[in-house]
Amino acid sequence: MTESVATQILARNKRAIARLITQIENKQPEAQAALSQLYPHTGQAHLVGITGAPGTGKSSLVGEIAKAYRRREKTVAILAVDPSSPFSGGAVLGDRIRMQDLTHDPGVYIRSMASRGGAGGLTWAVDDALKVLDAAGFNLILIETVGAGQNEVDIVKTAHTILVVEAPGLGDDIQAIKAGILEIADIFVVNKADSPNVERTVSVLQQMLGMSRGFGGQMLHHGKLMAVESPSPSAGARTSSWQIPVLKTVALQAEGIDAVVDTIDCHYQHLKTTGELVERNRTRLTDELQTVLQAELLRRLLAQLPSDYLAEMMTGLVNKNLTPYEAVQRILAETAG
Ligand SMILES: Nc1nc2c(ncn2[C@@H]2O[C@H](COP(=O)(O)OP(=O)(O)OP(=O)(O)O)[C@@H](O)[C@H]2O)c(=O)[nH]1
Ligand SMILES: [Mg+2]
Repeated sequence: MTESVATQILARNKRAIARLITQIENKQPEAQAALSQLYPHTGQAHLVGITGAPGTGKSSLVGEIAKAYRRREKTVAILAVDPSSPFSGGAVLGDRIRMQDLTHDPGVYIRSMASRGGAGGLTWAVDDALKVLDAAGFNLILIETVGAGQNEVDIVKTAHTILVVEAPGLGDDIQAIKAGILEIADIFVVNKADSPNVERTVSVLQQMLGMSRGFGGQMLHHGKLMAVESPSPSAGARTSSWQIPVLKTVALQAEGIDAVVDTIDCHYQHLKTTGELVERNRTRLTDELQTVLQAELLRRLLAQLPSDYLAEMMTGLVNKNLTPYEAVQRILAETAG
């Protein structure tokens, strides 16, 4: 008797995981059956998003963070969402990070997913891939995306803890504001702290955080985690807020990584004690439900239309014979009942 896909994934079989994620990317219907079985086993993983401008050292940092968690006996999955690459299956990430020592570790799984652009298609596939990795029992899932566009910001938003990676000398004043990245950061990491101007980058970030918080932005510095509040759930936890730390690392030398890992853990603890974790999960599920519902309604509606109908509507729009609103009314009338 062959084991079911779900059983193999619950046993953290990497080949079964890889196969199912590929089926998800290709929208193969059998993937949904496996996901239904896996769903009750999800909800245990800490989802950590890592984003930032191209070349800031995200992949290098992800590799070092993964190694640090392995030393702490946690299992780690890495999902690299590449907005430009047509490849998938780990090729992209493998090129960038020298992680040979990690790929053979049964407690680490590494996967790239290519961003295909297009209406919400990617977020959907990433959400499902995360469920597979979560059900497989990885303690942490690190999601790397380039903070380039709205799609990538959406992906990283699904994480519990969001790291925004900066590097000195990349146009310090504007990088963080790009694509709404400042608003989504839980932790800032200034990587390449071996380069000149690192202090300037740190202080620019701190100033921006200070301005956005409006309270002088009391910041945490490298390694000083004691200052992070972790209120007891009973003591008016709702009023507490997370102070966004700015940490420095040299990913190439594995410097500053333990402080990053401590801060990630600290943030997760903060989310749990304040009840924010439950809230973030709820928001995620609400978004996901809406995305899936929209896609499914659209699919059903389009399937009901005569084959040339949409093309005719398009001709009408292009020739200014009808407005998009009128076209929608006609489509709905055509498919009604
Ligand atoms: N000097 C220095 N270079 C670093 C450091 N970390 C990474 N690099 C180098 O920066 C370059 C980019 O590193 P990656 O880890 O690929 O950066 P990334 O942000 O993942 O890049 P993309 O995925 O292309 O956006 C590589 O040449 C790294 O070797 C660091 O701490 N100091
Ligand atoms: Mg990278």
